Amino acid sequence: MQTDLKKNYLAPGHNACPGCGVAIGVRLILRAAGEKVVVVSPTGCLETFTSPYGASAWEVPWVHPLFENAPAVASGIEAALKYKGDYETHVIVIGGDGATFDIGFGALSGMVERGHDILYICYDNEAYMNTGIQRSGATPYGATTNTTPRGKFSRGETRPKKDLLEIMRAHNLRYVASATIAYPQDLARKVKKGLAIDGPAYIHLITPCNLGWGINPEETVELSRLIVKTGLFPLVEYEDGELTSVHKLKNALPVEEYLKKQKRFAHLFEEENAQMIAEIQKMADQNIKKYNLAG
Ligand SMILES: Cc1ncc(C[n+]2csc(CCOP(=O)(O)OP(=O)(O)O)c2C)c(N)n1
Ligand SMILES: [Mg+2]
Repeated sequence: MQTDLKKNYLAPGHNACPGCGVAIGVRLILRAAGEKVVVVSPTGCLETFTSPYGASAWEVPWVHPLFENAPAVASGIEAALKYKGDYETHVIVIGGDGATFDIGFGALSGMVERGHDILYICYDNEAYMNTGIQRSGATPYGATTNTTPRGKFSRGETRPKKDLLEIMRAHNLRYVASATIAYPQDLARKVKKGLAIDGPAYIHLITPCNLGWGINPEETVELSRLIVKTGLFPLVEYEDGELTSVHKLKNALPVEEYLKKQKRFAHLFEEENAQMIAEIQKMADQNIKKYNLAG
């Protein structure tokens, strides 16, 4: 599978916000995957901004099912392709964190457990963005959303983010990886690998949201790099259960470098919330230790 850098399977003119991490990510995914694909996306920003009534930005076959059932619909498409003798066309699900971590999780678990040959990519902007920034199971500790506000009695999200990578690993699938748009070649390589293996594969992609995170459009890629460089989101790859690649950090940056650029974390820099930053640093340090990122 050769990447044709001139190809663009996500046509310009869609309705994504300027600097949208999802739009950048999906363009990179589609370019790496090539034309022989069927893409399935559940309800969310991606579906909404690429398919305003009467138009479509998709230059490859694309299906929008319900919020909760994209993996089930993709399973049917994969089975139908096989029935027709088509073993060449790949099925890819690209779903948001709300669809993946929460509302479509049962369908995803079933899809993987049944062994469908599908690449599932979660684009994670860490909240339900399309409906106005409500928290999801992917919202990180301390982050403000409209349902975890900051104020007198609330200091943002109180629970740590669900560790979906580990949950997917526990399904014993042959390929599990994490990626961000700040490392596009790494992302393209992982997409190709996920497609090449026989059976289900899962890629977790961080995609900053300017509105929800409170960042400027030109900061999307920088934030996607900082989350890696602080150790908060390690870039890793598991093949057949073995950890086969880790993006090492020579000198991990303190988490403040990442947090201070985002309005959703602004309250953490008030004196009485200093302990919350220490908690977040602990999470990054645990990742650095777990994956030996500094070694
Ligand atoms: C069953 C159901 N519940 C709720 C909704 C409303 N809804 C539409 S999109 C969305 C948020 C999607 O969040 P996520 O999957 O994280 O994608 P994002 O919008 O962040 O890209 C919600 C709650 C719906 N369409 N269907
Ligand atoms: Mg989301």
